[in-house]
Amino acid sequence: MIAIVACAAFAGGCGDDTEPTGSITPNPNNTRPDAGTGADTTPEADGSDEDSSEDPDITAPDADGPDVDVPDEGPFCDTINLGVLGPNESIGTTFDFADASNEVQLSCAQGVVAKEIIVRFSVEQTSRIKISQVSSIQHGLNLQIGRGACGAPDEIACFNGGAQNIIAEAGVDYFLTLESAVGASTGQFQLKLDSEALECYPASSSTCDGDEVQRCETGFEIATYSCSLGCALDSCAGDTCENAIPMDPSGTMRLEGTLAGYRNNFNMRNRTECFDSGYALATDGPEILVALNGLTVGQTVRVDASEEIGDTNDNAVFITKGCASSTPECVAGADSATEKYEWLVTEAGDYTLIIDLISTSSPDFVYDITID
Ligand SMILES: [Ca+2]
Ligand SMILES: [Ca+2]
Ligand SMILES: [Ca+2]
Ligand SMILES: [Ca+2]
Repeated sequence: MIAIVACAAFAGGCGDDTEPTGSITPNPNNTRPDAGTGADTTPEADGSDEDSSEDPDITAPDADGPDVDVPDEGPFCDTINLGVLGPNESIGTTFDFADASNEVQLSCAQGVVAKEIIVRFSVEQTSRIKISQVSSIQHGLNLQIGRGACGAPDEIACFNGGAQNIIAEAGVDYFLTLESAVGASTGQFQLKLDSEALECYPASSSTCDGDEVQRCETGFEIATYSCSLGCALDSCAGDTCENAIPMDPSGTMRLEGTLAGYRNNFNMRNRTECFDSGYALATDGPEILVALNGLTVGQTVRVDASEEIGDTNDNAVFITKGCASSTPECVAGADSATEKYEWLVTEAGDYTLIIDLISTSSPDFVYDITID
């Protein structure tokens, strides 16, 4: 209810701006997915893909909860240790199922009763590990991968054959459990591990280097972007809630520069309550956040993101309560054809101004913000 009332104000109806507010054209065909989620962790079950280099890397799930002490015993503790792989190192070892026993049931091979070979390894540097098997066994091997304490490793993937890539973090033990796909495991196979050290990890992590931000891209390579408004707290100023650009509760501020260092952390797609038009458009361009603290009733916040001041991109502008989540409560929001926005404060408090992007034709931005 609050959003609807305030959004009406944002449409320009209560301001002194005589410029007409353009109509908003909804795009019903917009099916773009959310950006920036990186490689997914769904393993390819089909082992026929010989060139696995384009498969998504398997990364560890987020750790949840404190570590629980587990005794160092069980089939994963009493196993073959391949040692520590250096960066860009390859090792190949031959194993024989004649030496194996059946103590583990693979999660991706329920019902298969088969002896397994378990090996463990770790890495000197966080690396992409290509796991391949050269088997003399006609029917191939299943592979389950775990990490953590040998007494109770966390399963991160299970595959029915084929070469696989995983990301192995330095300082963590990894366990590979291999067994025949059809039981009655006999014969020898060769297991080969190739490590490729990553430039950075995890993807999307970043750090400041002066007024530049160095970001770990989805390919685990470092990209450097200049931050037009400075860099702080590991990101360009205004890129995250934590380093939203503070603005005096009265006055004028111009924000100007290049969008390259900014990320798309907010997408108002499907957030009809965030648009005065009621038509929610995807805002999957990068946004700049401004902290509007200590606003009082009767003040007006104006945002100019128009071509008149040199901004050629199509913006949408939102006022939210709070910021920490990716779906903060909107109190106002619009995609105005004039690229000029205003909002009358009807409840004193701290707000976040999100200057977002519907579409981007220029790498640069110019925004003027006025509060009076
Ligand atoms: Ca088994
Ligand atoms: Ca966005
Ligand atoms: Ca604009
Ligand atoms: Ca617009």
